[in-house]
Amino acid sequence: MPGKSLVTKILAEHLVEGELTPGREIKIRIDQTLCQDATGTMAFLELEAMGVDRVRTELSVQYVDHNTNQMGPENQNDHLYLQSICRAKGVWFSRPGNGICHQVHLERFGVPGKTLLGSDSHTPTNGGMGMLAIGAGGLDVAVAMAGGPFKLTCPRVVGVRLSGRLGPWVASKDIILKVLSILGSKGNVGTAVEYFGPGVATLTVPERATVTNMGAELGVTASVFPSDEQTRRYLAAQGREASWRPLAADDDAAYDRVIEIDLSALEPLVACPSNPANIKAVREVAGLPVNQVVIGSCTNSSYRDLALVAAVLDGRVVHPDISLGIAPGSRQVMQMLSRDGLLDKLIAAGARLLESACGPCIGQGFSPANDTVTVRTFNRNFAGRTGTRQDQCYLVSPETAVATALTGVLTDPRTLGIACPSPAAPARFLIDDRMILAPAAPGEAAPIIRKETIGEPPRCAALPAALEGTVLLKVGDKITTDHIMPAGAYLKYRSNIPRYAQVVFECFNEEGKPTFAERAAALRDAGGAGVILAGESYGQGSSREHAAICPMFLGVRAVVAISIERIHAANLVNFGILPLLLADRADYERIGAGDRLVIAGLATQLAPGKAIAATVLRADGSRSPVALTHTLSDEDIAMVLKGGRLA
Ligand code: MIC
Ligand code: SF4
Repeated sequence: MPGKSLVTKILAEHLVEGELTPGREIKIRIDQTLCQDATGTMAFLELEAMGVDRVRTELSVQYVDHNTNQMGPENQNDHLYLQSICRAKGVWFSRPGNGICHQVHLERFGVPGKTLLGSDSHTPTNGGMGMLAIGAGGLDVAVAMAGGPFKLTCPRVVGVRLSGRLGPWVASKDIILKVLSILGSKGNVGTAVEYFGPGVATLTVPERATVTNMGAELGVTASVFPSDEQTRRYLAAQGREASWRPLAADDDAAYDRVIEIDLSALEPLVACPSNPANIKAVREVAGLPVNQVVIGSCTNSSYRDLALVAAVLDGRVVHPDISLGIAPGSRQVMQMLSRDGLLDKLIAAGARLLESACGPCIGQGFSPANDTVTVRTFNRNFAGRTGTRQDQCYLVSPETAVATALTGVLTDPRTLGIACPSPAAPARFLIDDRMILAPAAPGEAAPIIRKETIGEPPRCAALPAALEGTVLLKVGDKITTDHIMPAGAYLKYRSNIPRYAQVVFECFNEEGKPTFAERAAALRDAGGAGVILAGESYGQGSSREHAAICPMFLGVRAVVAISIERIHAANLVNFGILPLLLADRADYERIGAGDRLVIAGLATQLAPGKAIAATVLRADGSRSPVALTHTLSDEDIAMVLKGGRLA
């Protein structure tokens, strides 16, 4: 028997149901959960709808980091609801100002070997300290908070063997950009990535967390590093050495595929517009005029990242063509920068300081000007995510970002002509948890504050015996949840589904024509059902379940695609939308918007592993058969037929 991967070991320790064979459905116990405010409000409304008194996990934490702009009362209404319901339900509450969920969780709560389920796609960040951390929709996280197991496809495990050591000006961001150039951002559903080899020991936990964070962009279930001496040192510096335990794969662990990366041979890389897997060497695009640089997000705003940026900026001033924004990842990072005199260097260099929150990463401010280039240390550059249509967003390491901020053009930092600083990892971080509020003791009074903008989670009717749906929209490959449900200025409507639903597929609306929402609602009100037709990798990116809830609210009952991403497919089922796959890709070309899709005897045709016979009725009166498949289990089928999990 070959040895076990670390992913398999952690899964085995948490297995509740099923068999650890890749591709099989399994259920695992969840030790910790994490929510952020943009998805958390709905998750807690769902928890309430399930009638749960108190969470049953070892630890559940709610963060406020996404909706902190507070343009209008909606954001703070959500914050007050969350703070009060966390107190009532036994959940720790990280107040606005305390930092970005993944960064703070790594600092204060992550524990090697534990499972973490989070209502945010970048939850795998904590895989950097040896957790099995997975992103999911809010409803799945609510179920986990209630003590229910989490259902997933047992992943195949890809091993990434690291050797050598990163050279000057080359960063851990370049490791994950390299992996993205190899594995791409689609076709990795049902996979986990595990890092091993002698190069691992050269990377600190925050550097590892940058790598696992952007595993989300590969579309994999989780990314994991071993827990070793670096992990012990990091936890000790956070005053949490007791949480440490050594963890690694067996020496002869069998991986589905092994990718070799020699860290010494890496160079600065960049993800070009508008996909995180559109990778080039920085030197290939060097010289491109840039107008904005933003450093921050859950990918790259650790103390190490910002200390490096401050050291490079020390005594210099940002180029006249550049506006530089910096959002430290957490209050801990911000306070340490201040204490160590580094904040002063950033301010003196002309950096515009933002609060410790997601901010520009999710289109909340700092949108770039038309036809200009923005260079960011973030993880996603999907078109329009910056808040500017037709944006040109390049993703890089802090090293490349700061070099660019000084020169005004995209710059390979190795050509800067200055020595690369290497800030030492702090022996002791500044520890002050007073911004994390404890829940009330059981029985203690804890009233819930519910202002007028907090709506109910909408319910969905059962699917009809025969589904006859109209294709409302035909879209291409790699449609992200940002295309389906834009965030940015609309984020504040996350607890108001009727309002938020007005902007479903907004980027596909054409001027002077009815919007997608208007067309879908008209069909729904006439008793019809909507269908979305998509290409490969539908639903990439964010875990936002609103990309299922809002279309469901508008009467969409099926998504028919060549392939659908993991979190989004689960969200569709949770909200009563059938995720169906085209057995023959050629049918994608044959079906068009306005065609009708008929599935007779839905309940009898839907069975695990069985194809579905459907008919397409075209606008010109012709009809043809189409074979559909799916990956639904018996449990999923029962649930989706009833109208989703809440039903
Ligand atoms: C993102 O990075 O896209 C988000 C915003 O953090 C989302 C969550 C959301 O849409 O609220 C994610 O990654 O899941
Ligand atoms: Fe926040 Fe951006 Fe990270 Fe999402 S990717 S959690 S928006 S910082």
